[in-house]
Amino acid sequence: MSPITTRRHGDVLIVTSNNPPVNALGIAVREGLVKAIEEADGDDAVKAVVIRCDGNTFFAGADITEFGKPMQMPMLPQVVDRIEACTKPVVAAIHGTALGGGLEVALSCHYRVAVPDAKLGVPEVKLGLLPGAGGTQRLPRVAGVETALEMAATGNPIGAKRAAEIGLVDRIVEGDLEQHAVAFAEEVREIRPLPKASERDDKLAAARANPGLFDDFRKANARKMKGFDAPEANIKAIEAALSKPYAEGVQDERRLFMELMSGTQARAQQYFFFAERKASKIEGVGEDVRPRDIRKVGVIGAGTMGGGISMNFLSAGIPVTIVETAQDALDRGTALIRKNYEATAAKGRMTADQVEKAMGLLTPSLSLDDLADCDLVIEAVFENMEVKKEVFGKLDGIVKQGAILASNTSYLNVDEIAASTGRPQDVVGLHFFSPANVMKLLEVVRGAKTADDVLVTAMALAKRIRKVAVVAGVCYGFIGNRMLIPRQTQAMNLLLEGATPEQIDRVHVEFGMPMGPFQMADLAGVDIGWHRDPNRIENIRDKLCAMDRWGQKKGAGFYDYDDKRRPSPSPVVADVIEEFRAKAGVEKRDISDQEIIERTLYTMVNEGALILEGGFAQRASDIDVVWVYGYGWPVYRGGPMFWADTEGLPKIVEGLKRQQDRLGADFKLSDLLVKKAEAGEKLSR
Ligand code: T1G
Repeated sequence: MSPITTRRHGDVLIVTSNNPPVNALGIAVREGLVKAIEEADGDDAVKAVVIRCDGNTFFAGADITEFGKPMQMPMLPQVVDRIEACTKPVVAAIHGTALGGGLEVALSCHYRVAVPDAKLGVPEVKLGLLPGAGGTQRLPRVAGVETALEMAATGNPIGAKRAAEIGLVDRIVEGDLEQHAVAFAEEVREIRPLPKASERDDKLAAARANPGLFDDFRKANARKMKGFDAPEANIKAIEAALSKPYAEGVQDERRLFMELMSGTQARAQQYFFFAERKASKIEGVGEDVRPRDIRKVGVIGAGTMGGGISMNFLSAGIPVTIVETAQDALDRGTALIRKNYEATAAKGRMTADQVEKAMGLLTPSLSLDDLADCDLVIEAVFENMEVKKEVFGKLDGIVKQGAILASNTSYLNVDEIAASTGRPQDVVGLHFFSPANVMKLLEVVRGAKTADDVLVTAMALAKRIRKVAVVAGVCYGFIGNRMLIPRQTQAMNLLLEGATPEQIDRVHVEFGMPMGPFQMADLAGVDIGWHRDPNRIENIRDKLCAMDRWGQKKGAGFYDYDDKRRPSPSPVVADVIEEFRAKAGVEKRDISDQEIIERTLYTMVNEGALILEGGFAQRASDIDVVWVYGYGWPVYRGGPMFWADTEGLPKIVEGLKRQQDRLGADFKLSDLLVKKAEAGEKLSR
């Protein structure tokens, strides 16, 4: 049964797609669309056509699951050209998200009507691609070059209202979309060919008057586009729409599309699209397990983390009671929340009313007793096991039965924390990443006794507060921070052996990370996890902390900082490194960039494989989701596990073996990694 059906309404042929969940333009849909247009052309009684979709959305793009498989005709470019060639006017009836190939289908229709909350976009760039079915040539001609450039190179959709303002949508309709689309089709009565010879088209002329348009866009978006291939290809394709007639421009589009499609970046970003969605699935928990109702949240600790965590719930309209031990700390915490909201409002991303609404949901308190009726309580107190166990012991006696008790611990044993209560089944780890109101990643740490419905609740709540959640097992540092340990250990050892903080950070930034290990330490705080005893100096980090070099917040860390927090290599740090090198009796030597990759990134991959071996992550792609969303791993490399497969597991195993002596006695080569390398298998698939 084809997902495409047709039926007549008067002299209008209504073509309907029913291909859940998102009406992806798979082969059956493509075949059905062509057949429907031929039916319209072949029937004199048909005077116009409406193309619409059942379900939540108009076509949301090509079927990504078909990528990498043998092409099946008709491909989407042929389908859209066939729609455009229809001798009867074709009207697209848009609801939900007309994305990618979906918008390209709508662009090949002669007219477009949409409901007010519809979104239209070409997010192919987020998949490492560009609109490959004429979109880069039609969109500039319909919506104007500037908007087309912004939409294609960033992948961000626009709303129906703006689409109507720029002529991408002909009419916004309220109520019954099909009915209005048919009425529109009965009005228009003739096709509206898209102007193809670029010199004739006024939408392009405006851009021609602004020769700096493309280079200005490149400059304005250089940082966001750094390292990615697809944005530049999208820009080139849109430039072709301006400088060439349609027939030539579409050839450029095809060539650029095929180049991207065959590249590693596109495969990485398409892999990641599914990895992110897979992360929300919990192995071994049935679909019948329902989440608990979370109507009121308690947060203990009004520091940076407690405040950031609270904001996630307040922004989602969930009331929060935030508890501190002292009034000044409580006041500082609530003031910081307001300040963060006001900063967001100043950037136009929130209205003043929304700020007041969010703040109105916040109840400051000095007493844990005020958390008694919370459905979820999250502890964000000092990262010390004894302190956490004491807090959970108290919560156990205060908070109502059935509430979920969560720890925001970054490393500590959630089972041990759970054991300090009489309800370990209600205890879970909710590890937010700093800044908690910004970073999308949430590690949901599943204790040995955590109940299935608590897990399901945590995953559902993550969606509600717009986080990407990954289930982690109980081990030191869970997934992300555990993989940071070998990276930091090797980075510190490399300093003793002759590398500099600048060199190691440069290698990581050139790889595509937003910053290297030492830049990250200075940003987060060199003193994080420090024992705070200035007289106990066992390593370079202890020494820097004892010298009050705690990072950017102190104007000095592994780097020196000027009053604008601009970093520069520090002679003081160089001396400290030299001092510890001498103490350790280590011979200084030249360190290659490749060795830095092997010592820091290969060891991270190995740790990821050990995590998989130990069952502390459900799947390799979850580890990639953690690193992309938690630490800014470049998505065009897919994540550490995907990258390991593209680097080649045998090459990684060989590199680790070559470095074995320098990796130290504690280093354990993952059996899983070795086995997969020997078997020619992949870690991430
Ligand atoms: N192809 C195949 N499956 C898709 C899909 C797609 N395009 N989009 C979503 N899915 C699956 C998804 O994996 C999940 O599956 C389910 O649908 C629900 O998705 C030639 C080449 C539309 C905004 O990039 O942005 O067109 O996990 O959880 O939150 O120029 O899906 O249930 O098994 O995301 O409501 C361009 C991608 C393709 C749009 C809905 N289009 N999709 O969000 O649901 S390339 C896109 C989305 C292209 C042409 C080029 C979102 C959504 P499962 P979901 P959602």
